[in-house]
Amino acid sequence: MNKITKPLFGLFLMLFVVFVAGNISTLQAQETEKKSQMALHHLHISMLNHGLEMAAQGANLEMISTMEMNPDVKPELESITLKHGRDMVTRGKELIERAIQGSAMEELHKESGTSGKTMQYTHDLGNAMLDVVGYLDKMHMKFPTGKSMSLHHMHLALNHALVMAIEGSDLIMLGQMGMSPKVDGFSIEHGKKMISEAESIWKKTMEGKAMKDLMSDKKSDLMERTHKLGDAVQKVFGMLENMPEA
Ligand SMILES: [Cu+2]
Repeated sequence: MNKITKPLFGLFLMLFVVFVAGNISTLQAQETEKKSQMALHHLHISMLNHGLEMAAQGANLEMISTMEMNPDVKPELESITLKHGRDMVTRGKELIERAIQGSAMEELHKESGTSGKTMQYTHDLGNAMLDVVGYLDKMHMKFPTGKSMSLHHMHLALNHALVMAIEGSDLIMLGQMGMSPKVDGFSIEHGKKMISEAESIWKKTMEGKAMKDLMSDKKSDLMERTHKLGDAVQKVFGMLENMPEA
C-alpha cells in the first residue's frame, strides 16, 4: 500500500466497523421491542381483556339478581348471584390495575423501557378500560322498575356486545402470534368480525327506538350514566380495533 491508499483503507475499515456495530445495535433494539410487544400482548389477553370481561359479566349478574322477575327464585340464590357479580366487577378492576401498575409491568419497564408504541398503547387501553369499569361498577339499581328495568335489559345486551368485542380482540392477537399458520388467518378474520358486530349491536341499542322513547321521558341519573358508559366503551372498541400488531 502506498502513502495515499493506506489511510483510505484505514478510513474504510473504520466506517465498516461503525456500520456493522450500528446494524447490530439496531437489530438488538428491534429484538427487544419484539419481545416486549409479545409480552404486552399476553398481558392484553390475560389481564386487560380478561379483567374487563369479568367486570362486564359481573355487572350483568348484579343486575339480574336485583330484577326480581320471578317470585319463585329464592332470595338466597339472588344474594349468591349478587355477591358473585360484585366480586367479579371488583376483581376485574383489580386485574386491569395490576396489568398497568403491577410487578409484571415494572419488569417490562426495566427490560425495554416505557416509551415503545405498544407500551404507550397498553397504558392508554388500561386507562380507557378503567373508565368503563367505573360506570359498570355503579350500574345496578336495588330494585329496578319501569324505565330503569328497560334500561337494565339494554345494559345486558350492551355488556354482551362488550364481551363479544373483547373475545374478538383475543382471537386477533392469538392469530397474530403466528403459532398455527393454518388457523391464524381465520382467527384474525373472525376476531375482526366479532368486534364490528359488537359495535353494530352497541350502536343499534344506543340509538334505537327503545332508547329514544326512554330518553323522551324525564331525565334520570341512570340514563346519563348509560350514555357516559356508551362513550367510554366506544373508545375501547376503537382501541381494540387499532391495537398494534404482535
Ligand atoms: Cu408500561
